[in-house]
Amino acid sequence: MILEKFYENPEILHVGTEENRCYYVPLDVQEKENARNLSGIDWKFGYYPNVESVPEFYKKDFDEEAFGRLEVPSCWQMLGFDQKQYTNIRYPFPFDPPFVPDENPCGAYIKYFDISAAEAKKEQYLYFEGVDSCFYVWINGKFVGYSQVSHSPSEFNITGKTKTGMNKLAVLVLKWCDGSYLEDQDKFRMSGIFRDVHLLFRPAEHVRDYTVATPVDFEKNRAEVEVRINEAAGNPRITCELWDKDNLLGECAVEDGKASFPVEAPVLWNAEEPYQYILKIKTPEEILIQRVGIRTVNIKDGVVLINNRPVKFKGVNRHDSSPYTGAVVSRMDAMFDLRIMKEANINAIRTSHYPNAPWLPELCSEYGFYMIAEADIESHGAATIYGGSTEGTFSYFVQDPSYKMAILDRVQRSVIRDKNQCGVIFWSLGNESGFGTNMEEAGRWVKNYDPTRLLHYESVHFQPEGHEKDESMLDVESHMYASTQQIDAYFAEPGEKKPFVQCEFIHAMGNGPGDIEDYMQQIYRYDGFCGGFVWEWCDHATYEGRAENGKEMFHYGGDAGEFPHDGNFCMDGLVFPDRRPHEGLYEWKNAIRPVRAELLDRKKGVIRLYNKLDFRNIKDYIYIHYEIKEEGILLEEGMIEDLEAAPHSFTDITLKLPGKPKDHCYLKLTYYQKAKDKLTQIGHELGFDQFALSEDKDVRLTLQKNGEPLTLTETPEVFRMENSSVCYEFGKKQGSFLKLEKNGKACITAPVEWNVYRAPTDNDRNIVLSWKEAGYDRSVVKVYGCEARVKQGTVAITCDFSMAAVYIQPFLRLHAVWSINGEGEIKVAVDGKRDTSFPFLPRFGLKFHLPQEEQEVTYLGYGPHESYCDKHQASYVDVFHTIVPQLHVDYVRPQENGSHYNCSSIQVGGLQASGSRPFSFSASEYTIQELEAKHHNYELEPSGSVIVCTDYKQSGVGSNSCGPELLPQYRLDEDQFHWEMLYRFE
Ligand code: IPT
Repeated sequence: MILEKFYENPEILHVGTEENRCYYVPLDVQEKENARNLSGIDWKFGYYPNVESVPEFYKKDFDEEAFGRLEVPSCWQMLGFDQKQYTNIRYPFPFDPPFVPDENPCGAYIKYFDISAAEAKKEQYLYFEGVDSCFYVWINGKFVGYSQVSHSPSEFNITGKTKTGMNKLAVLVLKWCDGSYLEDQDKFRMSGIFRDVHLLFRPAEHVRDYTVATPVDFEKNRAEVEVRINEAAGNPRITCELWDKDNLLGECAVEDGKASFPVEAPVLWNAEEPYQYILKIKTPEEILIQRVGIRTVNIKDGVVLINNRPVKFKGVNRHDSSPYTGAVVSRMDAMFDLRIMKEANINAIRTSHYPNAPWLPELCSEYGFYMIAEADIESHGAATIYGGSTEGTFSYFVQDPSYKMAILDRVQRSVIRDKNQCGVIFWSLGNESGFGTNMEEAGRWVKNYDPTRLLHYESVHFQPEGHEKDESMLDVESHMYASTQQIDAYFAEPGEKKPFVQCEFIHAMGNGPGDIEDYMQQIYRYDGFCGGFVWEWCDHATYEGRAENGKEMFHYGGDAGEFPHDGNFCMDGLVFPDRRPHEGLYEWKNAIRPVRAELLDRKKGVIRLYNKLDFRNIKDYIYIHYEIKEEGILLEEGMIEDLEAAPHSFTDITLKLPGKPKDHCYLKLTYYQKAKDKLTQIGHELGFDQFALSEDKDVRLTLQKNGEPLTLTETPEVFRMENSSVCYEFGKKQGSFLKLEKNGKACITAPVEWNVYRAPTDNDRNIVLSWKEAGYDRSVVKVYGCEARVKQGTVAITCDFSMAAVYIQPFLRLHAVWSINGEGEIKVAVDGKRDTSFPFLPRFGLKFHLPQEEQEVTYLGYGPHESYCDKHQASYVDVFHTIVPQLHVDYVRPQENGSHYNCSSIQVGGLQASGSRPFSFSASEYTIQELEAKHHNYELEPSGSVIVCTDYKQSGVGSNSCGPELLPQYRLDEDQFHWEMLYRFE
């Protein structure tokens, strides 16, 4: 087939399309949709490797025999065509703009639709919500038009091209076009008609586009709902009605394209209470219904205000993504996302990095989410071409005059589509495309077109030398992954400042994120820090069925054999691909809980409750359940239902707290929802706070004295200590136990090991290189001296040793003192000296292999979620009972997981351990090596033992997979340490 090469011409973006308009589906006077959704399973489809091989399928007499069937909307890669590919920054084709590969996969779509005699009298429009990347349209063999911009709609007037009866719609979709250079978003690259296609039937005269604004006079407590008709077909008589639920508030005719409704004492919209009015725009034969949230957005003294009140965005970045359908998401999928977000206290979404489905903003307005609505622009790959850089080529497209129109077009399309959605509070020019004149111009257009919202763009920090940038149109100082130090530095600088936002932070890849609370402290400390958006909402993967062992298989970059790819960098969400929450979601949820408590006066039992909401009094929203527990045993519990605190203020409550509690006494306050909300239920748990009521003190670990005396024997290799029930062997070369037998039963299946390594987490991806250089993954013990003696039936072993890897000097020098009594109890006290020229340690501790059947676990420490020194927002101290498989967190790419921080005592099977100070532990059926070696969870093979790590400490997890380095306070980097543990076997 021969096509006009619009797809390699950045100055021809659309042919035969209608002017942009806001998103709506027109209704008839009975308020029934004047539209037909053409989506369905009855589309015919032919896949071709290039344009030349496509037959003239659009022609009426084309023989469609060879065509198969394909559901629309869909991405053809998810249905067995072409190649799945995940790439982040690097373009999946040679960088030669505006040209694209000649081997440019094509999808030829045919759909037949019927038009009745009545419909034939109407104007007919074809409305494509999203097609990736560009497409040509024919009706009944005649060319209708062309469009590109994957994530924004394109509309064609097909009146006069159709006939009563059956009509043939033919659409040719190309995988790449010159616009693909602007769609280099970090995601699986998918193609096809991936959003709905509507056939609209409209009267000859109708409203095409309108703008609603809602200025508020706060002093007079009144608002104005202003309607402006921007475009109409013909010259229809237009009236508007404003409704508050079923009450008609006003009705007026549009004059000079304008109508306006005063609203006294308006109920304002905000994400916590998303109240909307209903606007009806009526022409004689048609009604457009627009929900209207009355709210304002502005900045005062460097603070973002909504309805004149400071707000904090507790957000996430969201892609339209499904492991089953790729970029196709249904409303139900989206509702599922929104529901989990609400349940997790999330109040904001950045639509990274393109307009999400056109009805998503409607849902956000309806259910209460602030949105950063982003244009379909990212040209990150320009920075990674040969000789490229962020200071140079990164900004290629935003500087290139031939792409000027395309950039403006993309920005306009995103703004115009969603401009009547109150949920949208920031527009965003796109992501990671550098800065330059094209962006400046697009930014100025936005501010001029819509002065009622704020404008965001992060990549303003990157521009080629010599360009004198104008960023005056950008309202906020946006950063991604700024460290806490950088944020402090921004606010420490004197002078006026734009509000600060982290459009991406807390990179939620794998086991993490670990730095949430440090950022939260800053968000609450600085008025000008309006919040942040976690990168990102969901893991992207493709579902590939079940493995032989029954586990579901999720695939990421590289699994389809593609090049280039970015591995599992797409697996960085707060939820798994199928939306099961990651531990990180629970962390984020509690970090952004609506109430934070402070134990103000321990003696009097005064607790201060801070209302962290921006609009709601906690009075009607929250009740508290409190409980006081000692070593997991409930001492007292109760409810507090009468609370009152205005947003951003506090209230004090008093509880009778035990005067002299025993050890491990904790007060926990759990916040619950008082009434049903649109997406959440009455009684829904919103978060908690916990306070230790007993003091932290070191425990003296003592061996019980009773027990049959041990006898000690020695060989060149081991010390053997025995009585009638105990038979232990201590390896003189290993510095630990090789055999532990009690009552004739082997307590361990392999020698006890000193261990410093962990299966690298995704967040360890950088530091693990240094760990490996230091040999932490392959260190061995060298014992210099080891002595044992027996005194009153108790054996004492002292041992000097070091840890080092082949060809590398020791990184740790240790002195351990072991005591073993006739009951088989083992106490160890170890002093360590670290060579500080080495990187910080992943962990330090003792590793046991227990027999496989030892599955029951009890621990007193942080649970029930996996917890680390920097990741325990979702956890609290209690006594938890579980089983080994339940401790495993099944990350799609296996890695260190399931540790529990701040434990005082644990029991796994027959092994009991307690520390003089809190320690960390994990119990897993997988070895560290297995977790490191395997690329997918379904490949993991159990070791046949239960591997228990008891750790003096384990370094935090952080978010260095993309965020800053692990903060120093979370690193195991002491130059000296002392650790004491007591182990017992049943
Ligand atoms: C940055 C991108 O904006 C986002 O799309 C995603 O790639 C994320 O971070 C990483 O997962 S890119 C990064 C190199 C700053």
